[in-house]
Amino acid sequence: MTNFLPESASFAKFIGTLKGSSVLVLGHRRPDGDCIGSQVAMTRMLRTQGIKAVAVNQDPVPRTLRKFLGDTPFSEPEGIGTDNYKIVTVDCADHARVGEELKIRFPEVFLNVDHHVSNTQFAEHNFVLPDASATGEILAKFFFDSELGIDQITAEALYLGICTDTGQFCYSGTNAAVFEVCRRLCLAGCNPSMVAHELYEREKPGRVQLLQKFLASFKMEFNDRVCIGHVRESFYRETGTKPEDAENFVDYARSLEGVEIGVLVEDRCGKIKGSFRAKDKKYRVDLLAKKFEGGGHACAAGFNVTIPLEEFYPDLVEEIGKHLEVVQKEGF
Ligand SMILES: [Mn+2]
Repeated sequence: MTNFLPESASFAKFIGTLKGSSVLVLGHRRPDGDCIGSQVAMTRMLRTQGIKAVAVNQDPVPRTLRKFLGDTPFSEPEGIGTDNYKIVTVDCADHARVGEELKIRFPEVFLNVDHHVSNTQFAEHNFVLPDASATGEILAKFFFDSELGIDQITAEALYLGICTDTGQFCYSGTNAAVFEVCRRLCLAGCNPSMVAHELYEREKPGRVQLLQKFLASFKMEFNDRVCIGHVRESFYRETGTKPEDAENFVDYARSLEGVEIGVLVEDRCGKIKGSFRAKDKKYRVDLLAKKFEGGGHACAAGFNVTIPLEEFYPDLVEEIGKHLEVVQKEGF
């Protein structure tokens, strides 16, 4: 028997206690591949155990990810009944990530499965493994350890999570165990080229135009060690796109030679959503994001602030400068 995770046995116990309950599997706002993939896998796994489970998101499932739902029951918050639900969250670093409406409606979380180092352990049971590349990796390892059967939709959903959260197997969390898990997912019916096609070969022209505008906005700071790009609200109108279309744009800012931290700043109705991506863990961009009440991983983090872009930009540059000095002098 494979043993990927020492925690698998205790995790199986939490799942066992859900028997007979109605479960909602919640993901985070602006769901990404790992969020949706983990919701699909968790919901299907619970249902194979005879547990009544439905996946719920405050925001709609993005167009390019809909194919991965298969026949998994997904509901909008309005569609949920009044059962006494047990709540499971996946890929959420804190309770608020599920969205304010869902957080208020479901103040108690039974199980929290996640891989964010900043996870606040907000649930009754917390299954948080920050070394995992994706929540999908944690779930896949647990499923294999527990010898739970995995159907093709589950295998593809888990692979989707790992593929997107490792930046197509490029980020530092990509290791032998990740490939071993993916090998087993392929044996269970996952087709990597189909996943890649759905994710990366179905671009809308508007999104490419949005990307052009984002690339044109690049500003280099700190001797070209930091690249900051922005997306203004007007860009979406001009290109007929939505905020979900700017997903992963920040990777282009990081991709430049010599750049250590890439930054994406999105301006929406006077509110700013920021994303940081570092090439090396030593940059601890989760701590940088924390200065703006955000969080995330050592190499990938984000934040939200309510301030116009012009006013915010100097503060942003100043905080990045201070952060770089600390990294240089002491490290974290
Ligand atoms: Mn994730």
